[in-house]
Amino acid sequence: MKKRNIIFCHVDQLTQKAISAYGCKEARTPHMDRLVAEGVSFMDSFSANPICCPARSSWYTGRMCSEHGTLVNNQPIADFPDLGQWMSGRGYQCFYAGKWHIARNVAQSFQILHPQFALGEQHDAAVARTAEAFLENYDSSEPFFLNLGLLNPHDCCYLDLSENKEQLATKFGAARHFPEDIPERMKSFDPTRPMPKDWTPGEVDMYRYYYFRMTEMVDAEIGRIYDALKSSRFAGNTVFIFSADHGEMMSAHNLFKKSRHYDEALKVPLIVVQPGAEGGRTDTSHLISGVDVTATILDYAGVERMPDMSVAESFRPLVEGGEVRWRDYVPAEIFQGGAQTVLTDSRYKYNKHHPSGTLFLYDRKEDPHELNNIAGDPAMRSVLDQFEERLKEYQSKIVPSAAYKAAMKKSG
Ligand SMILES: [Ca+2]
Repeated sequence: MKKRNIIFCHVDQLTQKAISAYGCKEARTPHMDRLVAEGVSFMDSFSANPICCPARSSWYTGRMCSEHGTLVNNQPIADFPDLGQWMSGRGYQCFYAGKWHIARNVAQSFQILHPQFALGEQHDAAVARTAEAFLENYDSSEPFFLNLGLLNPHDCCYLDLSENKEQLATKFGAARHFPEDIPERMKSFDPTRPMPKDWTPGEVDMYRYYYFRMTEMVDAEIGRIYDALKSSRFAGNTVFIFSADHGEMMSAHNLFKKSRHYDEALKVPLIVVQPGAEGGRTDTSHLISGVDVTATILDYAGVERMPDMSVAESFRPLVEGGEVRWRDYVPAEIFQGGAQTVLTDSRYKYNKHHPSGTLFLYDRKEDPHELNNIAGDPAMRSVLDQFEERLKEYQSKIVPSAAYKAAMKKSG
């Protein structure tokens, strides 16, 4: 069989809860909904670390952040191969357009079709049109691995209404003219409690209003890319993988942006459209990590794994409807306010902070909005003991980077 082409299309800061096919009432996302209808959605899909550089470095190296060494944004990455370098030497033409945000020159890893620049509203349309042109014109006999980094809805990060009051009177103030479109408040948002930067509840509403509009903007570009694939000669032999580096708090727990262990920031969309595989399926039973994307891309490419991918597993068999033995907990890491290791199983989410030892435990079934930390409940003792064992197992499995060892030493 001819080797498959692979497209990895990613967006920035998109929470699962902003996709209409998954129940979001505030955003209309017909193009992502089409991916949901034609592909397999993994609903228990977790960012390796819910912030840009670390999560993206995990996608492209297949290693956890403690292993590749980019613990926070813009921290150097250890000298491991990435997917572009690895697959370029193994029969694939590897291309990149758009946002990269890994502390390595992307031109050393991929053939560049379009650079990253500016904001999503200027950039994403250019990336989508680049993808259209590529799919129209690619004529090599070798298979391609095409990476498309869209920016939105990330640019809600620049919507800081408190520091930039004139925004209220100009572009973003437009939200006030559409009161019927102001989103309902989230269950874990308490307007009587203070907000970061003293935002008013009305400013919170506007932030969320614009977050959903930015989601719709990027949805249109996803549609342009996917339409271009479906109408191209590569449609029957190209796997399309869609995800986001991390989510967005959207005012849940009175928080914004990312780097949090809550589902809004930690869980990401992950949809795979594989020609010949049954679409329209939603997988709610397998725990997936961002590093699994790496293993899956290599599996589809028929290319050997990179060294020391200690956690990553290919979810291709799950897309194809097979029965496979799968992990019973999934790790994620956060390096903000100490080193946090977040372990999630089908029932509970656990987070232990280092060096403070502060514990969080949520019952995912009984408390889906993560309102009650039950780590102090004596009835949870055996659950905590099991997670403590898993934490030891995880820490013995990873290959720690110098940066991680230094961070643990410093904080320990
Ligand atoms: Ca990001």
